Amino acid sequence: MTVDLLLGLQWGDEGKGKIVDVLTSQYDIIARFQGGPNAGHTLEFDGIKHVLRTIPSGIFHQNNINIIGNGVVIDPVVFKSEIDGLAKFNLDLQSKLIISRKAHLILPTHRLLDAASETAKGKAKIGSTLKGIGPTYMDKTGRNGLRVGDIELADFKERYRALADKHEAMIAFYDVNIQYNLPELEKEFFEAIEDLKKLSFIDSEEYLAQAQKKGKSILCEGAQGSLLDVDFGTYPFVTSSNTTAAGACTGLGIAPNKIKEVYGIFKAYTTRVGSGPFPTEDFGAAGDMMAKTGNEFGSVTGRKRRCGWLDLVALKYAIQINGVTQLMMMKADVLSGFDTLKVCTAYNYKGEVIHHLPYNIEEENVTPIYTELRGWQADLTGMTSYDSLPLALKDYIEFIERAVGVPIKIVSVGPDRKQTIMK
Ligand code: 2SA
Ligand code: MG
Repeated sequence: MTVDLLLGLQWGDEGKGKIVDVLTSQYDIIARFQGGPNAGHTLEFDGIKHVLRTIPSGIFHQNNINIIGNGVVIDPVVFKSEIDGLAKFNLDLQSKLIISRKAHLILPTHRLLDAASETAKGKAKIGSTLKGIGPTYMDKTGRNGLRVGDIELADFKERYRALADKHEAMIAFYDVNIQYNLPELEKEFFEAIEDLKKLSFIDSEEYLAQAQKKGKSILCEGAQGSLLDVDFGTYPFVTSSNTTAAGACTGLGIAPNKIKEVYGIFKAYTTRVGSGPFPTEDFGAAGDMMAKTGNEFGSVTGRKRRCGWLDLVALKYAIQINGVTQLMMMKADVLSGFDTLKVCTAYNYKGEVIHHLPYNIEEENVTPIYTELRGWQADLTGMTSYDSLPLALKDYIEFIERAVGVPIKIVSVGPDRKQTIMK
């Protein structure tokens, strides 16, 4: 019996989908524990590229059960399109995919509220993916939400109406110009609910407890990244869930002492999509090169991602919060071609050198202090063993390991499953 956990350590888009996909054959169950359709986990194999939103990344493997846990928020409409998109793969979703009754539902009005809230914020907007994530979690903690299990209740439609009416009043309160046709959105919503009903709903905490008793192995799959955590991220420019290790306990009902390995995924550089502080952001040629070579565009919103150097202060912080035991470095291939690489090892904060993330890391307060390392020129995308990697890359890896005190076990050199080097 094993419960391991896989998380992103930066601002999302670290390549979690690919690594879960690489690791899935070692696990019986893959379980998502937070977030919702704001996630976009990209998997590439056999020349196929597929983006998953709410469905766990083990769905393409033969023998896995995939669980959507209570901590996840589900938009039935997005979910239906995700299911429809999987039709061509002939997967037996009825037996491979199960959903917690306690997962909260994203209503069409949650999406509208997200848009109204962002519009009202103007320049101070969070840069939300506008999938209704914030308003849905607000209803959850405000104890007003609708859950998957409520779909099975006789008065589901009345409950829906009461909440949607309240949301409409709130949208009016924002006093912004949001155009929408609610009856149309509701028609789509209730049709999608019928599709959702075809899948199995479970009490996932009980299911997972029984699975552990039977000796099944479980991989908990995080979404977004640690710096987007509602408690520990760069608040308020964060998402509305706990993206850190504790989120797996609350989002699945798994006890903390059951978790063994904590896999931390990070990119060899840093990206961020949406607003908020990003001390090592590079506005020059280096950032452009990372964006271009790394194809840094959001898989959900298509937005261009901001790019910059690796930030070891932030990485160390994320490793500490999550108790990371093994690191996986993604997109090393994107850094080929630089003469020198910069790595942030400390911050200048109000005239002082600090090695931790301060309460307020707005750009004007924090200047990164860089160490420069030698770059490499070789194309890594065809390399298959650690030994064959350029010396300068090995130095880069060892520099990071020494700084953070956790080993890097996997180096990814391309999007395909096969482009994964085990160390
Ligand atoms: P939201 O939609 O309310 O959760 O947005 C709040 C902030 O969180 C950011 N955010 C993300 N940033 C990067 N990746 C995200 N999800 C996908 C992933 C990426 C994609 O997990 O790979 O496809 O773009 C994600 N989700 C939310 C968002 O930009 C706001 O700054
Ligand atoms: Mg992504």
